Order: sequence, then structure tokens, then C-alpha cells
Amino acid sequence: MDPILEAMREDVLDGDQESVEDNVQAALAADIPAGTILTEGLIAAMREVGELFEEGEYFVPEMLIAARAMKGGLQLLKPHLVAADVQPAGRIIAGTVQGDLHDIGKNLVCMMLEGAGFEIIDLGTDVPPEKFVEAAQHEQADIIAMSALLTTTMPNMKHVISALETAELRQSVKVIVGGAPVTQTFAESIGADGYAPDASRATALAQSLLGLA
Ligand code: B1M
Repeated sequence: MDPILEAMREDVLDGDQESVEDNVQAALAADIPAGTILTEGLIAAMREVGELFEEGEYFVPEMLIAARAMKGGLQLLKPHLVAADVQPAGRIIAGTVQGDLHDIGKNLVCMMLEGAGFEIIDLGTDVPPEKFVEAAQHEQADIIAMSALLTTTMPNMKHVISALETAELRQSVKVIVGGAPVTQTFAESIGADGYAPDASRATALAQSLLGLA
């Protein structure tokens, strides 16, 4: 691997945002294509962060810091990716469901998905079903990703799925769900396409639903 990309990978694993940004600049100056910097530098490093998290080597704080460092590099890279017409892996609408203000886990999921090359439209917290539907209509998303942290707001995930069915959009968009009280059984009971227990596996799930993994 190119030594600049190798250094970038280590920077992401260390969560050193400043150094990630320096190495993105250095890679661009060395004429490494933006798409290569993205896939072989930033995305490869975030995949490794996800694996370390699943193995219990990294915990939420390390993952957040790594994701922030990656995001810094991605911001610098974005104009070059647009210029090179590098297509995102897919478009995902994300949000915490109505009545629920918890967003730390949802933000982490968004960061990991972004790190895997997805374009994220983050609707924030306390998102009513009609806002998910409106976004699905206008953004032509591949996936809707919903988070819930309260047992009282989990049923609102089902309301979003019902609203998508009513709007005749359910066939054109995959729905994934997660959050501390959410389970595989619950996900199946509301007709979601998938459930993931953490941000790393949410990324793998999104990739597999779109046939990318
Ligand atoms: Co709240 N809260 N909270 N809270 N809060 C919990 C969830 C609670 C379990 C605490 C407790 O009582 N032990 C409890 C819920 C109980 C229940 O429903 N059975 C609770 C309660 C009751 C409340 C209030 C009602 C308290 C009150 O006001 N009386 C209130 C509700 C406000 C509202 O939402 N309407 C409330 C408020 C808050 C704060 C605002 C103070 C704050 C939120 C700040 C914020 O998010 N900006 C807060 C916090 C911080 C928590 C705890 C302590 C931590 C949540 C968190 O961020 N975890 C939480 C206790 C706990 O979970 N142990 C608690 C870290 C985060 C990285 O994990 O969000 O689980 P998590 O995300 C994980 C996975 O779940 C998964 O990936 C993430 C990373 O691996 N994941 C997905 C998440 N979304 C996913 C989506 C996917 C896939 C995976 O696909 C789309």
C-alpha cells in the first residue's frame, strides 16, 4: 500500500484528525485519485475500526474519535470526489423516531455508514413518520435507517413502515432498525428488512441489503 495511505489508516485508527487531514492533502498532492484515497485509505481504516469494535478491542469512545477523524478527511476529499464523479455506495435516510431525543448511537451509525461510502441524509431526532416518507419520496433513498432508545418510542418504527406502505414506497426502500431496546424479533415483527445491534454491524447490514458485501 502507498505509504501515505498506510499513514492515513493508522491516523484513523488512532483518531488523529489533524494528521488524517494532513495525509489526505499529501495524497491529493501526490496525485493519488480521490476514489483510491476514499476506499483504500479512509473506508479501509473505518472497516478495521468496526472489526476492532466487534472483537471488543475498541469501545464506543474510540469508535467515535476514529469516526470524527475520518470525517475530517472526508470533508477535504468531498469536492475532489464530486469532481471525479465517484458515486456513493448508496443513499441512506437516517433518524431517531418520533418522541425520542437520543442521538448518540444514531450519530455513530451515520458516521460508520458515511465511513463506508454511503451518502447520509440525517433527519435528526424526534422524526415523525411523514418526514421519513417525504424524505424517501424526494431523496430516492436506498435505505431508511431508524433508531429508538425508548421502549415507548419503538412502536413508532412500525408507524413509519405503515406510512411507507400507504405512500406505496415500501417496495422501493429497505428499512433497517436499531437502538438499545430493539431486537431481531422486534424488527421481524414490524416488517423491517434488517436489524443491527451496533454501528459496525449496521454498516455490514446496509452493504449486504444493497448487494455490496
Ligand atoms: Co435517556 N434513557 N432518557 N437520555 N438515556 C435511556 C435510553 C435509558 C435506558 C436509561 C435508563 O433508565 N437506564 C431509559 C430508557 C428506558 C426505557 O425506555 N425502557 C432512558 C430514559 C427513561 C430517558 C428519559 C425518559 C428520562 C426522563 O426524562 N425521565 C428521557 C427521554 C427523552 C426523550 O428521548 N424524549 C431521556 C433523556 C436522555 C438525555 C437527553 C439526558 C440523554 C440523551 C442525549 C443524546 O442522545 N443526545 C440520555 C442518555 C445519554 C441515555 C443513556 C444513558 C445512554 C444512551 C446512549 O447514548 N448510549 C441511556 C442508557 C443506556 O443506554 N445505557 C438512556 C450510547 C450509544 C452509543 O448507544 O444509543 O444504544 P446506543 O446506540 C448503539 C446501538 O444501540 C446501535 O448502535 C449504537 C452504537 O453501537 N444503534 C443502532 C443505535 N441506533 C441504531 C440504528 C441502527 C442500528 C444500530 O440501524 C438503523
